[in-house]
Amino acid sequence: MALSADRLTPALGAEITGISTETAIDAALVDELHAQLMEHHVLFIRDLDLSPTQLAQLGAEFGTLGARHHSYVTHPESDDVVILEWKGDDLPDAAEWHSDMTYRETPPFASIIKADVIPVGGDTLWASMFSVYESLPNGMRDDLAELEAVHDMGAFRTPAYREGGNEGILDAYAAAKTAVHPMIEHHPVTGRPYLNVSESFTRFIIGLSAPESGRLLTELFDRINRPEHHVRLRWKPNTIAIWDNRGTQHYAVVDYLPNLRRLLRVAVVDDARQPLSS
Ligand SMILES: O=C(O)CCC(=O)C(=O)O
Repeated sequence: MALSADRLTPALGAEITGISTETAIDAALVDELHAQLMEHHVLFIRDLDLSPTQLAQLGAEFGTLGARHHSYVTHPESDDVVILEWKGDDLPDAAEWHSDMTYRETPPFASIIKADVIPVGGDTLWASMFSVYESLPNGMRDDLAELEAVHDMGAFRTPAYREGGNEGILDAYAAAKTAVHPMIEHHPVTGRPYLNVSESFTRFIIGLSAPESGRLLTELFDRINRPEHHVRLRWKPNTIAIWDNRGTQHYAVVDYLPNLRRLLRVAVVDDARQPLSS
């Protein structure tokens, strides 16, 4: 199979060509996609009209599917596919920089989205957290390498509270859980270091006072906002995006309401091609 990758920005992202709806979704295809993903961190494929079942099949070739989300509905054709749909005056929850589900001990390795209904607007941006790390002064990198931070479910508190009050929040916490992660992580396949804090889910740096923790996190979040670290996708129906959740964050722009925007997503928990020793 001959896939081609057109790199989109120095930080990350490539548009992949050489796949069509006739291409078999098998291990050989995903070996190649995985190699491209390790190099570019997020891949975009245009005009690939996968059914929900095929989307789940593509995800399952990357690794174990799962990490079903505590607050999204699944597609009637496949339990592994969640529907991300906003319209009217719903407030989308993805217009914040985040890496998926880092409030779990083991966040998913990758996510795959297929665009279904796309209004004008509703682009998604990805940031390379490798690039953000490399932009930090040396002394700061060394200091952060010693620190860990608490991640929790952030703004998912709002639907939990509206549905069940304080008990609702406690139940949602019990389902979503919280986790402590190093602020600097190393990619398990490439070994490349990246900054592992996000505006959505990183709440507190262990060992610092609340004001110190807040100031340092705010400074780091500001760095993630710099466009030099980004790539931006203009979706069309049947665009597929595949991203490595380790070392990237994403932000879905909310400029399209009240129009409908609908995407289908699978989350891959573990990386079948990652060396078992890592
Ligand atoms: O709506 C999007 O473009 C991205 C959704 C998102 O943030 C996610 O799947 O984690």
